[in-house]
Amino acid sequence: MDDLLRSPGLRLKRAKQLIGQARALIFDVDGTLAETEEVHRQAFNAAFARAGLDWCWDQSVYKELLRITGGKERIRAFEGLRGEKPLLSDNEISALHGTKTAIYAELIANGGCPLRPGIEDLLAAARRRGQILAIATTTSRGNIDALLTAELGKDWMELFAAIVAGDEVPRKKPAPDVYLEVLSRLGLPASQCVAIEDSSNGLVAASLAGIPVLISRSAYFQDDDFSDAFHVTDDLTELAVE
Ligand code: XBP
Ligand code: MG
Repeated sequence: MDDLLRSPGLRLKRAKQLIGQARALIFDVDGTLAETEEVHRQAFNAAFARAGLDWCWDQSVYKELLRITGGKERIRAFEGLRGEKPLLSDNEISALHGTKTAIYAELIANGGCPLRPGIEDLLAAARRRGQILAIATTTSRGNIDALLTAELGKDWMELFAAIVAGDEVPRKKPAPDVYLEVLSRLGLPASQCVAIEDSSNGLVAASLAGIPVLISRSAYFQDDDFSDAFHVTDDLTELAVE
């Protein structure tokens, strides 16, 4: 039986059934809806420069720092990596992160960051099936709005029955808080939902909330451990279900 379940064809079929039969699809944002982390990285570096800091995160440093969820927490972690005593107070980090968030919104508004292949079709097909859509993310509400206004239009919020951002719950991913809050607002059991994620932190968060997880691997998390996922893909278009 196990061999059968390991067959790629059957796993894909079961993943399509999961998507088609779920009461609600709960989407992560960064890396899942769009490959936004490069824009975040550019915004962090521009904010450091504007603050007169000689910090500049290249892709390999950022890949390490992405193990820490939350921009403010990531800045603090970077200070720790440098092995020096903390340079910035919590208030200074919040102010620096606020600058970064404003720059991120500008970059997204000007250059945009396209939704990943298959996302718009997944959203449209779910709507046609009468399924509920929700968002569970570590990033801030302003960042969600910047991205989805640019990619889905000013009325994007009408598509989602629940939107929970990182700073709205006590603990960020891999803690399950954002997913538990979404389930609470939807009034649905975890087993009737599916989470679409891109990282191991997101997989752990949704799994701890009891939600089956489909992974759409993103650029920065290609080598994360996704063994507990219901299904792993690099291209969500294979999960299009009519
Ligand atoms: C990914 C994150 C966020 C972003 C940066 O969130 O961990 O911290 O990297 O956004 P998601 P902020 O759960 O959507 O994958 O600077 O606003 O934290
Ligand atoms: Mg993500």
